[in-house]
Amino acid sequence: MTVSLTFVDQIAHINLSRPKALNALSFQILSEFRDVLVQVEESEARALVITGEGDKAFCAGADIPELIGRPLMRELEGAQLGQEVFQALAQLKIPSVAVIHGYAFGGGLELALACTFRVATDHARMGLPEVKLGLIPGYGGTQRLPRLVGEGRALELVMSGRTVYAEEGERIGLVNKIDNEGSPLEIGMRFLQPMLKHSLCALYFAREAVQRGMQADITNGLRIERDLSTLAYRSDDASEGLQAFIDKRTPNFKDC
Ligand code: CO8
Repeated sequence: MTVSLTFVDQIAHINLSRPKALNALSFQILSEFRDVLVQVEESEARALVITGEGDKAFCAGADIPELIGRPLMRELEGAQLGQEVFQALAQLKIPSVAVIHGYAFGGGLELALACTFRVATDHARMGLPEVKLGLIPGYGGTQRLPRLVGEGRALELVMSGRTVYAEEGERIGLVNKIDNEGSPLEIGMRFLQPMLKHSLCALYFAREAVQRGMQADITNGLRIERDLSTLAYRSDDASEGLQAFIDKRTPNFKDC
């Protein structure tokens, strides 16, 4: 197996483990990733950390040798598999974070972009270098990057294929934070810690409101927010949270 799934203190941990190829995304890895996502979904996990094995790379992108000499349909299927798997990741109900402690190129950065959050270490080197191969990003990068950093920056990064270092990544909003303390798993867990005590429903509704709203005009965005905030308000967790405030105690959320 090149993709492992473990659980630590209510946090699921997916580790890409193909360090000799810098954790490149073979079709095998993508298929295994799809399978472990189903296990995460069926688990009691409240958050997900994704890391890459080894010192050098989070993930160096699609497996380049595998892309050579494929008949066209097969390549299209390749892009479809990557898109489907990363969309399933993006749609997980729990928050996810990619810890980028080395290279995150091409499909590797697209994997990180599909997470709710990204944390980088000083060693992070990120980019969408597909144009250098005569390709373009095919696992969601052309769609998720502009939503995160804006159209102008995304176009410049996609069309130059240049590398972004941690500091710039944080400045332009590609990564949420730089953290160098401890293992990638510890970094991911520390980032997620403040969210773990909240209602999973509230977290999910909040994320949906932001992300769906980003794809709508302001009028429809406000409607989305109104609908989701009403759902949150009607939840047992909202009753509990409001009552706990009045009682001056810590809320005991049941996740809806
Ligand atoms: N795929 C397969 N193997 C890889 C990949 C990769 N993407 N990247 C690195 N490796 C392998 C190398 O071949 C090498 O193997 P070996 O030791 O057997 O020769 C090993 O990993 C170590 O790599 P390097 O020796 O090159 O290590 P360096 O530290 O010198 O360089 C880099 C590291 C800069 C990350 C360099 O390896 C590199 O540029 N890799 C390619 C990065 C890249 O271009 N990624 C984008 C790939 S394309 C993509 O993701 C498109 C997705 C959409 C496809 C849609 C299809 C329809």
